[in-house]
Amino acid sequence: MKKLHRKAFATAAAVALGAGVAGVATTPATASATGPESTFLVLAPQGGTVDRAVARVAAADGRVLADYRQIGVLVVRSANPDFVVDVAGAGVESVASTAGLGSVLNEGDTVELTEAELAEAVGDPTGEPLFGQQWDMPMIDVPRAHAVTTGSADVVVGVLDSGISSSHPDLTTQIARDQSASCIGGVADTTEAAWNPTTSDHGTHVAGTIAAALNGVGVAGVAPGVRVAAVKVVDNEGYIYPEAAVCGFMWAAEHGMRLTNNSYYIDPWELNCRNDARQRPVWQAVQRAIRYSQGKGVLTVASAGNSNYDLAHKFTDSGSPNNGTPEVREINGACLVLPAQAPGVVTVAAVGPTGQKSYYSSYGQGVVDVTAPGGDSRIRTQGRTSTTVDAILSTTFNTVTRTNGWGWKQGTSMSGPHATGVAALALSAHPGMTAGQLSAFLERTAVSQPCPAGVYDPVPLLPSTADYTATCQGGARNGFYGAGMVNAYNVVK
Ligand SMILES: [Ca+2]
Repeated sequence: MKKLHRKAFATAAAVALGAGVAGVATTPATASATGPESTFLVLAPQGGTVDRAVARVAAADGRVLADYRQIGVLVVRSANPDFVVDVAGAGVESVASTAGLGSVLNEGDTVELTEAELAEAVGDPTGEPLFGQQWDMPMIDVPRAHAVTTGSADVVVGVLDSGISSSHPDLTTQIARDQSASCIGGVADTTEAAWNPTTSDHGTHVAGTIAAALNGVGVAGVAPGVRVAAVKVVDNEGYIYPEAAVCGFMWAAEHGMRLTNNSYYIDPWELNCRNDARQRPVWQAVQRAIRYSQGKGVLTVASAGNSNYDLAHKFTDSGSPNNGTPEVREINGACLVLPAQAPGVVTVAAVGPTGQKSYYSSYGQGVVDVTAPGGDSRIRTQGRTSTTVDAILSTTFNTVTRTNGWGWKQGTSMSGPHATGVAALALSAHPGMTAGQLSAFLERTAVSQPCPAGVYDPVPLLPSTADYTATCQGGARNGFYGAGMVNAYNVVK
C-alpha cells in the first residue's frame, strides 16, 4: 500500500548551475550575463549584520526575496550565472544555490474509505463514528486523557507539510487561519489557497492525527482542543527545498506557535555532504532556523524516517547520484538528517498495532527520543498480505477529485503527529513549559519498552529482497523506542 522506501533525488538534480551558460552565449555583450533564475541562500556571519550581504547581493545582480536577518540568512533569486562568485566577499560567510537540493516527500499512499464506510463516518452525532477503527488512540491513552482535557485553543501547532484542507469537515474548525502560510519558494504567502493542498494530502492526514475535531463526524485527533496552522513547505512536485524549510521554521517562530510537526526530512545522504561545499551552507541555514525557533519557545518534533536505517551508526549510501553510475559512499557523522538529528529536536520512531517497531521505521540509540503509532500493514501477516486497518486512519483530501474524506496511511510521518499531539496536550496542561522542559517531560512520561532480543526480523516471509532486519541497542532507553511510547494521559493527569 505504500512506497516506504526513501526515494532517491529525482530530476531536480539536473537543474544545475550550468544551465545559465546558454543564456550567457546569447546575451548582448553590453548587458550583464543572465540565464534562468535560481534560488540562493546567502549567509551573513552568525550574529553579525546582513547589511553588507544585502549590498553585495544587489551588486551581484541578485534580488532579496526574503530577509531572515534574525539568523543572518537571505533568500535570493538571481539570473547571474556567476552569482556565487560575484556575491562572495566581506559580509558574506557563504552562499549556495539550492537547485537540486530539494528532498522528496516520502508520502506513502492513501487508502481511502469506501463509499459505505464514508456513510458511516457522518452517522453518529454523539461520538466520533470512526473512533473504533483508531487503534492508535487507545494505544497512547487518548480516551483517558480526553476525560481530563482535549487541549487548549491557545496552543497552536505548526504543521510543516503539504498544506491542510481548510474545507475538511473534521478540520475546518481546527485551523488557525491567520497563522497559516505557504513557504514555497522561501517567502510566506498567507492566502488561503496557497496553504491548501495541491498535489498531496500528506499534511491533511498529519493535521487530523494532531487535532481532528470532536464533532460527531469522522475521527478524533490526539488533541482536538488545540489548533493547527498550515505551513506549507512541500511544493507541487513533492519537494521540500531548504529555503521553504527555513521560511517554515521562521514563520512558526514569529507567529506564536509552540510546536512544529515535521513529518519529512531534508536529507543530505543522497549526496556526499562531507565534501560538498555547496550543501554545507544550506544545512547551516536550516540549523540556524531551527535553533532560532527553539529560542522562541518552539519545540520541533520530527519523524525518524522510513528506511529502517540505524541512524546512530555509519553506513554506506549506494543510491546516489541518480544521474549516473551509483557509487557507494561512506556517510559520516558530519552529515545529519535534518530536522531529526538537529539538537533539541524530538525524534519519533514508529510502531504498529502490536506495539513492536514498524518494519520500515528508522532507529538508533541516542537518535530516537520516543516512539508512537505509525502503523505496520505487514507485521501481523508476516508480510504475506497488507492489512490496511493496521495503518493509521485520519483525514484525507483527494487531490484528483478535490474532495475531503478519511483514509489510511502509515509511516513515521504518521507517528510524529501522535507525539506532537501529546506534546500539545502537555502544553495545554502545563503552559509555562519551555521547549526543553516539554521535550524532557515527553520522554519522562513515555512508557518504556524493552529491546527485542537478538536480531529483529519483522517480516521474514516478505517476498522481497529488502532487508528489514534490525538490531536494537540500549536498555530502558533504546534505539528502537527511545524513552518509550508517548502517553497522552501521563502528560495531563
Ligand atoms: Ca471528528
